[in-house]
Amino acid sequence: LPLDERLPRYIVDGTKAGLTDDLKAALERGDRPLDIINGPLMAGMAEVGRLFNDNQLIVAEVLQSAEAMKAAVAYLESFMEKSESHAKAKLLLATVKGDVHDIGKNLVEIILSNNGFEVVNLGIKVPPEVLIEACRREKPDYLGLSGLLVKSAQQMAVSAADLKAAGIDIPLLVGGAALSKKFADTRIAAEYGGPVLYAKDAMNGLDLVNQLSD
Ligand code: B1M
Repeated sequence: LPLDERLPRYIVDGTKAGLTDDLKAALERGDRPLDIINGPLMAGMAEVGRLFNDNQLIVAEVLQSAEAMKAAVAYLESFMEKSESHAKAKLLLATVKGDVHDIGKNLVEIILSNNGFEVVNLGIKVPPEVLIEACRREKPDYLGLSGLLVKSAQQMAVSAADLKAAGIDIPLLVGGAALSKKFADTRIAAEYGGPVLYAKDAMNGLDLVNQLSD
């Protein structure tokens, strides 16, 4: 198979054998790290999602795909451009309660920290009370919530209400596959005491916080 077809196959097959050699080859021909992630690797993940939905993959196989994706992102991260500037602002980041998906969240962490933001990553399945406690402790400028399940979008609205009740109104950045701008602008914003920003992907998230920090 040609390189462009091999790259998504690593993700679909959930295999790491040969992955870094092929990522290296893609970098050497001039592909940019983030374009490799957003292009062939995300295409592979979309196919994994389709096959899983179609009952052609089981959870254990999807987990292997996630491992391959994480290995690819970890390798590519070292080739990403990093800004030398000191911390522009601090962002607290978490996947919401009930949700274990963290590849997108971790991509947000990489992209923001490479671009001069200090990121505190609270991990997955983070309940509102932990968000509130961490906001009080870390005093971040922004709070970022990720979630991929339909129920995670609902959970974001619940978390937003709890944050508001705790008096937290820093800009809230939200993203994830099951979320829409409309849901963020209406349902989540209705529950929150501060601005709610919907990011369609990690780069868009960076643009949004950059605009606020300038
Ligand atoms: Co799950 N899963 N999964 N899964 N999984 C999805 C999300 C699903 C759409 C697959 C499908 O059915 N087609 C489906 C959700 C259905 C729904 O509710 N709509 C699903 C399901 C059902 C489940 C389980 C319930 C399966 C089960 O157990 N029966 C279970 C849920 C467990 C739980 O959370 N409680 C489950 C489990 C898993 C694994 C553990 C096996 C694994 C996750 C491993 C891990 O993350 N460590 C997994 C995976 C890998 C997927 C798919 C295939 C890929 C997700 C991914 O990593 N994409 C996914 C299908 C799909 O999305 N195609 C699927 C790559 C990643 C870079 O993209 O996270 O979307 P993403 O991030 C994007 C944007 O969304 C955005 O930026 C990123 C791009 O730059 N973004 C943000 C995300 N967060 C952001 C935050 C921001 C800004 C932008 O600011 C704060």
